[in-house]
Amino acid sequence: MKTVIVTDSTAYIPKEVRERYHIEMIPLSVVLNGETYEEEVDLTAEQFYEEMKLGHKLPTSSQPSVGRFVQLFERLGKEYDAVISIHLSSGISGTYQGAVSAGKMVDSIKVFAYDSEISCMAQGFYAIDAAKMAAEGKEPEEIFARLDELKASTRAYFMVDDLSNLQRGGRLSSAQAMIGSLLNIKPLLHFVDKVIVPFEKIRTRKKALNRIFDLLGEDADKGIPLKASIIHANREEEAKEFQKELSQKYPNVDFSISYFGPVIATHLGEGAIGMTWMLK
Ligand code: MYR
Repeated sequence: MKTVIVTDSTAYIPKEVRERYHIEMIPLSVVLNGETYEEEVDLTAEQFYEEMKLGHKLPTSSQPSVGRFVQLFERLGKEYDAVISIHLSSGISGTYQGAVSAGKMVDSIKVFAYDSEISCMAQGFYAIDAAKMAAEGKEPEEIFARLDELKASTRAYFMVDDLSNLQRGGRLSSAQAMIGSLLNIKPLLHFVDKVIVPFEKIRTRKKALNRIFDLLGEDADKGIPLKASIIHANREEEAKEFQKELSQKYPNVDFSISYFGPVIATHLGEGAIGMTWMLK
């Protein structure tokens, strides 16, 4: 079966990497200053962070329409037998559900939607592995098994400079009282059952970052080959320093740097930073 991989823009896989592995991308959008932009198509992360410095009111984000998915799947149906469409967690966006609905409307290609239960480069790693397998002619079932294996090994922790964007956008799942007690600190956040919840209350950015590194260390010290991505919201220099330090410390971990683009940064805000790692 000839299979193609689709993922959405929130994986933030650079264009040249998508092209190298023949990964199709469907964009989510942000509404900024009254204008709608498809991220990674007509708004880059750099442009978004520049715009945000102008003090616009908080942008909003939206998922691709079902029609857009149908169009994409129909185009792919002319060349492929199956599509595996890998999306950000269904607990924070309706994108995955959009792919499922569109799949039921298209006859020319078999559509398998996959809920990454996460986002950003963790989802990106899934899409890249899936695309490599599709290129080797692997069947969708084998690709799904690999995705589940990666998912089971995935860890991701992140922190934001200011929790209020996440709270206002309704993407922080926790009791209101708990959120109140977190607003003045830098809690570490992670995903549990598809939604974002606080992992630990930590007071300072430095301590939160060190805690992420310790958590990575617990897995990296087992010596198994891992891949990891440091993900930042306009903090590239800081991310590069971490990459240098951590690569020396953990030679069994393949580190890369990725970013929070417009849609995710709408909810996390500039200055957010996180890390994901999983089996290589
Ligand atoms: C939509 O409008 O459908 C998109 C909503 C996106 C919510 C994003 C919430 C933050 C996700 C953080 C991911 C961190 C992964 C390491």
